[in-house]
Amino acid sequence: MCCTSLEVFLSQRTTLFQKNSVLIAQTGLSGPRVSSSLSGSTDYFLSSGDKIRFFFEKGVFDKQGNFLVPPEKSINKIGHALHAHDPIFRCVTHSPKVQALARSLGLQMPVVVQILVRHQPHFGGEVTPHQDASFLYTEPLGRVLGLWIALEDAMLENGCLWFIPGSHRGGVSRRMVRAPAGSAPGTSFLGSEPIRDNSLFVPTPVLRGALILIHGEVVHKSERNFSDRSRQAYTFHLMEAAGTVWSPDNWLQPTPELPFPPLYI
Ligand SMILES: O=C(O)CCC(=O)C(=O)O
Repeated sequence: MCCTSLEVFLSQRTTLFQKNSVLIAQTGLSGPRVSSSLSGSTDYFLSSGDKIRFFFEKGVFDKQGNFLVPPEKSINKIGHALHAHDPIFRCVTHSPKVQALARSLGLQMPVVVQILVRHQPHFGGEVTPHQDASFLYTEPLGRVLGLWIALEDAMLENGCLWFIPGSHRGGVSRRMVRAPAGSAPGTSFLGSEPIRDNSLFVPTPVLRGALILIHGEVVHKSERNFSDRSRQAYTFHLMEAAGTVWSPDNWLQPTPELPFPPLYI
C-alpha cells in the first residue's frame, strides 16, 4: 500500500529529519470512510487505550444525544487500539515499508503505542499547539516518533499540519499525567504550554497519501477546517523500547492483554 517514493524518502531521511524534525514522503494510502458510535467522558478516553472508540466534535449532538449533523461528519478522532482490533490498520502499520523506514532510522525495538484516525470535517475543530511527548512521555526523551499519513489532501483551507522548525530541541514544556484511580479529574498537567507566536509556525500542506514523520518533541498544531472538504489522516506513534522507560504516569498504559506490539513482526 505504500508507494515507491517512500524509498527516496528513506534514502534522504537522517540529515533532513535531524535538521527539521519533520519529513514528508508519499505512501499511496488513501482514505477509508469512518462511521460513528458513542462518545463521552474522561473515563471513556482513559479506558480507550486497548479499544476502538469514537470521539466527536463539539456541538454535534442535541440535548437528547441525537446527531445534529450527519454522523460521518461528526467524528473528531477514532482511537486508540486500531492495530489490535482492525486487520487493515494492523497490516498497514506493520507493513514492510514502515518496518524498513523504522530500520533506516536506526530503531532497534520499536513498539506501536497508539493509532488514531483523525478526522477534520468541514467544521472540524483545531488541534492546539502541542508536543506529542507531553502525552507519550519517555525517559530519556527523543524515543517517540509519529507517522502521520494524509488519507485526503491536507491543505491550508482544510486543516493541514503546522510546525515550529527546530522546536524539538527545547525539551517538553508540559506533561499530561494520569491521576490516581478513582480520583477526578482523571488527568492533570505538570507544567504548561507556553504562548507561542503564531508566526513561528510553518504550514505543511500535503496531498493525499503523503507521510509526515513527526519528532515526538516538535511543537505542532492544525487549524480549524473552514472549508467544505474533510481532512482525514491516519496517524500512529512508535516508541524505541530499547533502553527506554515508558512513563507509568502516562494516560496510556500497556496491559497484559494488550502490550505495545513490536513493529518488527
Ligand atoms: O491531525 C491533526 O490535525 C493533528 C495531529 C497531531 O497533532 C498528532 O498526531 O500529534
